Amino acid sequence: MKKIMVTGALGQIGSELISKLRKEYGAENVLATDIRNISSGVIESGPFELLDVTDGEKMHQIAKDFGADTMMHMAALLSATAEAKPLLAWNLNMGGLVNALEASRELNMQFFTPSSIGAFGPSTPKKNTPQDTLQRPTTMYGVNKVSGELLCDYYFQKFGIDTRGVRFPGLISNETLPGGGTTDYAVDIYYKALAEGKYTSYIAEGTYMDMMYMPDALQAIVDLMEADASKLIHRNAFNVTAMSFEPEEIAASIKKVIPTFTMDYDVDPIRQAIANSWPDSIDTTAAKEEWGFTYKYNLDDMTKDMLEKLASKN
Ligand code: AKB
Repeated sequence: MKKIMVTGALGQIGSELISKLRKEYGAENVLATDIRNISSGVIESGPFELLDVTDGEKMHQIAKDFGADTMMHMAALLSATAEAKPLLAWNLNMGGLVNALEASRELNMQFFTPSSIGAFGPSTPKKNTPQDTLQRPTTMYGVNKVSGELLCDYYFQKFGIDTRGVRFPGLISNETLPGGGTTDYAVDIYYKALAEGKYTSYIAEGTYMDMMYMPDALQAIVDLMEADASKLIHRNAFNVTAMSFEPEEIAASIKKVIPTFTMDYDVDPIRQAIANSWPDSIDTTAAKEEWGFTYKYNLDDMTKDMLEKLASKN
């Protein structure tokens, strides 16, 4: 049975990842760590340690004491926050990553960390963006993500560490709210649709971005980590996505369930500029061929499930 340590366990992906991993591998085999210890299902349902990922020694010690054989490094600042605080983003995103890779090298752990569609930039082909292509991002987040992809490849090639990763699109979930991302509008819209019947989008009409429902994203992590290593040609940062839409399309999907829903626009120039530099849609052939990537939810399935789940919580 795996012994998995997760950083950033109270974040948007981390908190749902912990409950999935605890179901799959047993609660006692999944150690959650985070810089905060706010009361939540994550802390109450299994082992938890406070950890600032920029403290490499403590990270190593916690992993060693737990007997971890797998590291899932999720702690990071998202794109809009990273743009507002670039130096903090560099220190946290790159410092945390190199510490997690070092702990994995020293303790011979299998390693996962997510990259993002943010690793692409304005010179990247915008439609059906290939797995291997130009990556010259213009955001601090993107610079961190490309550097991270390269660093993970380096740890595999140089030290033989079993590093694996995906490029996630915007992730939509009904459990933990994202914070500081560019794609967050596609989560906020569901909350506002239920609470107020209307939404003001900070992303402009006609702006396409890739998205995925959280259950599919979590399954992708488990499937990639369980995949036969001999079949992996790419390892770090497989393109994965389930849908690509613009604000009008998600609004139309919500209208099918809440016919009175309305949307208008108040575009945020900073997040819009980030969105404009990202692909419209990415190609997932490598992930499908090398480890059988698949997904269940399209836009309408996700909308139905999101609205049902959110409504049942109120
Ligand atoms: C963000 O918007 O920053 C993230 C991402 C696509 O990496 N959701």
